[in-house]
Amino acid sequence: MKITQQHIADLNKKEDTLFTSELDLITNRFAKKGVDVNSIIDKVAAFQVAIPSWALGAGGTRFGRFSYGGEPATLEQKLDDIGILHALTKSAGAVSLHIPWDIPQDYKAIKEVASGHGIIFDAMNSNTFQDQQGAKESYKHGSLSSTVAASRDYAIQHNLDVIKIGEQLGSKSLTVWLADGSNFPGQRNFQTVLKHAEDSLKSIYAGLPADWSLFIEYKPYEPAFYSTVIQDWGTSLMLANACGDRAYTLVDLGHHLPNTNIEQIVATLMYKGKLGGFHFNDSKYGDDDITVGSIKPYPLFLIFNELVYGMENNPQNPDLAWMIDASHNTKDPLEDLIQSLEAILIAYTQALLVNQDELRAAQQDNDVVKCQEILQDAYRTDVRPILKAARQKAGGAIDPLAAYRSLAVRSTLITERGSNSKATGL
Ligand code: LRH
Ligand code: MN
Ligand code: MN
Repeated sequence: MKITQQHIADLNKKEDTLFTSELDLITNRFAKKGVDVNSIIDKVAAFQVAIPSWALGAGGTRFGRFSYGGEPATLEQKLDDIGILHALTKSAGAVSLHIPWDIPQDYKAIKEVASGHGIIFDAMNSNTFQDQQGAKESYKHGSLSSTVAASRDYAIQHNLDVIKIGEQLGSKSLTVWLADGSNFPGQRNFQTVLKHAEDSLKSIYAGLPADWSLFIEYKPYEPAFYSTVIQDWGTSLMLANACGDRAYTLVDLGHHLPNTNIEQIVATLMYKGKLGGFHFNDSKYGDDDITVGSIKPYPLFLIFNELVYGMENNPQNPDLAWMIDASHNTKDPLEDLIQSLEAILIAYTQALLVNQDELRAAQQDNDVVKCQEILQDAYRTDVRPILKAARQKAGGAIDPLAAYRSLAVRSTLITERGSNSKATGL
């Protein structure tokens, strides 16, 4: 199934033109506040989020996994699915691969499929949390921090192999997330495992090509339930600093204990030039990996407010690697990803509507009420007309979800691939 420009043009013609008058209202209202909506439209149209190769099938829980039907069975088919998302939204122009779930067989063919869809290869993800078939060493007792030296070496080598794969695809970064930790007090010496993790990460960093970055992802618990070696942003930042200039912290929205002030973490890391990547999802309880913006849209906006401030004021921080890290047990994965992309762009757009100068002045005056009013005025604006205009300008569908449904994408995929095909991944 390939979505053509003609499909998009035909569907956009049928879209109601109401959004242009709604857009005019927003443009005029914010012009009075010194905010230029036309430049926001361009920023929104340019914003690209990587789709993880493991999010294209219906994920499972440890209790079961049910195919959604028409799931991509090969990496080529996964890229085709991202091609569908990108054709509709024009904001999914990148893929993030998990190795070994998605080892390319034929590099030339894979690169051709990707470039045919306008997709680039963003951060590579290593996997040292599962033993693969035929593995020579086990990660049962940890990987980069294992008490077993052979397991540490094996995990280091895996990361170096992932870099080699990424180099052939044009990727420029490696994301490392460790499941390493312990389940019971006394099981591990905290300092020993931290030193092992640090030494192993330094070995990986030493093998990083000069134009690559290393992203270190943290998470407080799961699968380890007593202690996790890289549990928080402070540990990640410390390890990144130990590695060097091109090592950064990666924030995954689901990797925080309840009520953590994630926007402040983002601000702190950008101030130090050490925020490298971002995994979007949402959560009610833990690392739930559910649709972005489905539970906590206001905190997402507050996080974007800091991201926008950092992007405008922190030249010491690199451009961020944006990725959706979600899983879908009951929804069509592609519909879910369209919803996540929409939620990300809504929060980004709302943050762009904040007049930062006005906010700075109100903060300086300690006008607490005005500060809150400025943020909430932006947050309470329905910015969907701006998103529609951005997509129309970029050549995407004005309403991607409606387009996806009227083109009957899922039933076509089921016809092409079968109703029981299963994608690799979680
Ligand atoms: C860990 C994580 C990490 C993994 C992905 C599958 O919870 O967020 O990013 O690579 O999930
Ligand atoms: Mn993640
Ligand atoms: Mn996670």
